[in-house]
Amino acid sequence: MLIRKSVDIKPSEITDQKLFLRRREIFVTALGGLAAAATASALPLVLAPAAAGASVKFQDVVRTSFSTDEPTTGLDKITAYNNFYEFGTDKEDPARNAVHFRTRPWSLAVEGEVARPGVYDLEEFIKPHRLEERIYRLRCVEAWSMVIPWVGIPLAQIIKRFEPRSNAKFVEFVTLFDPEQMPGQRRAILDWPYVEGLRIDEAMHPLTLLAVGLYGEILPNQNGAPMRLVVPWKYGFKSIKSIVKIRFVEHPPRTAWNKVAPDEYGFYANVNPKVDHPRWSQRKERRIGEFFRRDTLLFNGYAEQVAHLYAGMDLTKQF
Ligand SMILES: Nc1nc2c(c(=O)[nH]1)N[C@H]1C(S)=C(S)[C@@H](COP(=O)(O)O)O[C@H]1N2
Ligand SMILES: [Mo]
Repeated sequence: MLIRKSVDIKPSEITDQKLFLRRREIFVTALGGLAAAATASALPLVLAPAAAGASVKFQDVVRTSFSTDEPTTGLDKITAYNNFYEFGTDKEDPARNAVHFRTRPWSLAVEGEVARPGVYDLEEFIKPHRLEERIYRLRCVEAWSMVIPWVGIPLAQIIKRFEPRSNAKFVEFVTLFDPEQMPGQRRAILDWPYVEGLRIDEAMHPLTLLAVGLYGEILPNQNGAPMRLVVPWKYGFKSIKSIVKIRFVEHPPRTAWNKVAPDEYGFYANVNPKVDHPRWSQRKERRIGEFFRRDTLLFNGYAEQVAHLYAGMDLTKQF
C-alpha cells in the first residue's frame, strides 16, 4: 500500500507537502506573536493558522445583544459539513482539502468608488476594532441551517474607514483565486473567482459581520479563513469566504451563483419561506444535529431588523 501511494503521488500532493512545511514556519511565528501580544498590545490579535488540531483563541471578544439565544451547533459539525466549492463540492471536501490552505500573510484590496482605496494588511486593518461575538443562524439555500457563534467586526465599521463616495451604491466581494491551493478552481463549476455582492445599505447594516473566527478561535480554513462575510438574513451563499477584494461600485455586481443559474439564485437571496427555489421548497429547514425539520422564518428570523430595507419591493420578483 505504501509503495502504491508513493508511485501514485500527484504533483498536487508534492505541492501540499511544501505548503505543509511552510505552514509549520508560520505557526512558530504565530506563537511568537501571541506571546509578544499578551505583554505589549492592548488588543492581541493573532490570525495566523493554528497547527492541525491546535487552536488559537482570541482575547477580549465582546458579547453584544445581537446574538440569538438558541443552542449553538457543535464545532465538530460546523467544521465538518461545509460549502466551499474552491475545495470541492461535497460537504466533507473543505475540511479535508483546506488543511494546508495558507491564510497568512493576507491582504485586502479596496477598490472603486472610495476616497481611501488601497491594499490593506489584514491584521493592520483589523487592529483598531473590537472583536464581537455574534451568535447567528446560517441558513443555506439547500434547506439546512446551523447556529454559529461567530467572532468578527461589523462590516459598517470597516467600510466607513475606506470612505465610500456617494455613488457607491453596491459592494462587490471577491474570493482568492489560486487553483494551486484551491483544487476546486481547476474545474469550471463556477466562473472563478467566487464573487458576491450587497447593496451598500445591506453592507452597512449593523447585523452584517466580517467574521474572522468562530467559537472564540480563528476561523477554521473550511469556514472561510482568514475572513468571510456573514449576512444572517440571507441564504448562505451570500456569505462569501476567504475575501481578498472589496470593490465599491455603482451597479449591482454579477455574482457567481447568479451567473450560473439566475432563476435559482437571485441577487438579494433573502431567506423567504414563501419563495421556493425552482427545484425545491424553502418552507422548512433541517437544523444540523436535529431530527425534525423546522419552519423557515422570513429573513431567517431577522425581519424586525431588516424588513425595512426591502419596503415596497416585490420579494417574489426580486428574490
Ligand atoms: N468563496 C466561497 N464562499 C462561499 C461558498 C463557496 O463555495 N465559496 N459557499 C457558500 C455557501 S453556499 C454557504 S451555505 C456558506 C457555508 O458556510 P460554512 O461552510 O461556514 O457553513 O458559505 C458560502 N460562501
Ligand atoms: Mo449554501
